[in-house]
Amino acid sequence: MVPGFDPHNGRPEMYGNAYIETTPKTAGKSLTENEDPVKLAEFEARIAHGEKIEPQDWMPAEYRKQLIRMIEQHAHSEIIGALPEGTWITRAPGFRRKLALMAKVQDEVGHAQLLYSAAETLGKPREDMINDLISGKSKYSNVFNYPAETWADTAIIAWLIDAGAIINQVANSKGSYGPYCRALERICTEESFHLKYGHDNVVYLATGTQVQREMVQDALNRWWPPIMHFFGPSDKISVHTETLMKWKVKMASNDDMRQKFLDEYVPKIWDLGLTIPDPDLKKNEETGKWEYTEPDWEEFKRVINGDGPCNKERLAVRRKAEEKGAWVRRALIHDNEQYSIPLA
Ligand code: BYC
Repeated sequence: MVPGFDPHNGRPEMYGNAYIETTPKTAGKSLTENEDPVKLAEFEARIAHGEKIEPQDWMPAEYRKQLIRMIEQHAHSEIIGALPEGTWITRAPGFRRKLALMAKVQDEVGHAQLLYSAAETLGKPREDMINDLISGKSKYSNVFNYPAETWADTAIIAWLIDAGAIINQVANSKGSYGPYCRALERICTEESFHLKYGHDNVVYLATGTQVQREMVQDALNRWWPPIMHFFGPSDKISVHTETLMKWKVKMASNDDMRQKFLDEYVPKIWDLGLTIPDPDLKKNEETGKWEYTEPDWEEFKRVINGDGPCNKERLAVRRKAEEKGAWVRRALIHDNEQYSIPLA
């Protein structure tokens, strides 16, 4: 085994104490070493001027690869993210909550469709993406590998995870790749309804009976650590941030997104009389930054690599859906027909 490399996939061991890589390099080579320098300079100038890159445009192989990785992971997160809340549709407390939750879950699956289409514009067929998801090769957001134990969990997901997602997506919708940005704009509009629905749900529980207040506090206690992980590893150990920010795929670093979330939502959580399970959480008035207990990056690493409480169950559900839906796809498309690849 090579020290500093994961024995399972041969990649750098990113979150262990030993190996911290901030600039992705392949064996000392620059990621764009093989690119035509003139085309690369033109491409980077377009991005610097705030132009959008479209599917037919020239782009460095690494830009394409990074976008496919990120958009595909995002699409998987939406489709797997529908599951923890989806299991509560049949148990929602009342008809209005049930209708709203059904609409939300349906939206999340729709977001996955938009994102798979955006990733397809870069050349990876949707079937390959789905296969990589159900075989466990692709990642998806850490948060969806935890169980939604009570109704209050769905309220916390809809409020705070959607809030985190909006912070990330509003920023990145101003990024450089046209199809991803356009998909994010549409997604954010829908997510803002989810956020209102989630907030209304949390307010209802937090101002309800003692049982309801305890239930929502318990849900917040369990979801807080995964929510802190949601924004990605700290900037010190993030692998892709530097490259992605240079090419305006990511418009803010993981730590900056986390700070923005804390700034906007900690006061709202406290206003409801709820507590946050981190005794060290406080705003440093001099720096303007939130201080908090460093999230457990070893747990994060385990969860995103397949060993969280629900990873196996989540993938089993998707695998089953894929198998059960195969006849529909067969009925819709002839064997010798190609999927049409969306261009935008
Ligand atoms: N979970 O170098 P880093 C929703 C991985 S769904 C899992 O910082 P990057 C919703 C990362 O992939 C919205 N893995 O990465 C749906 C990389 O691994 P690989 C979800 C994570 O890309 C239903 C490694 O760690 N949002 O809202 O620069 C119901 C190194 O990290 C995570 C998105 O998907 C994570 N949290 O930055 C309700 C947003 N974080 O690929 C709600 C799109 C990191 O090298 N994605 N990793 O093996 C992004 O913005 C960025 O990919 C991230 C990470 C900020 C997440």
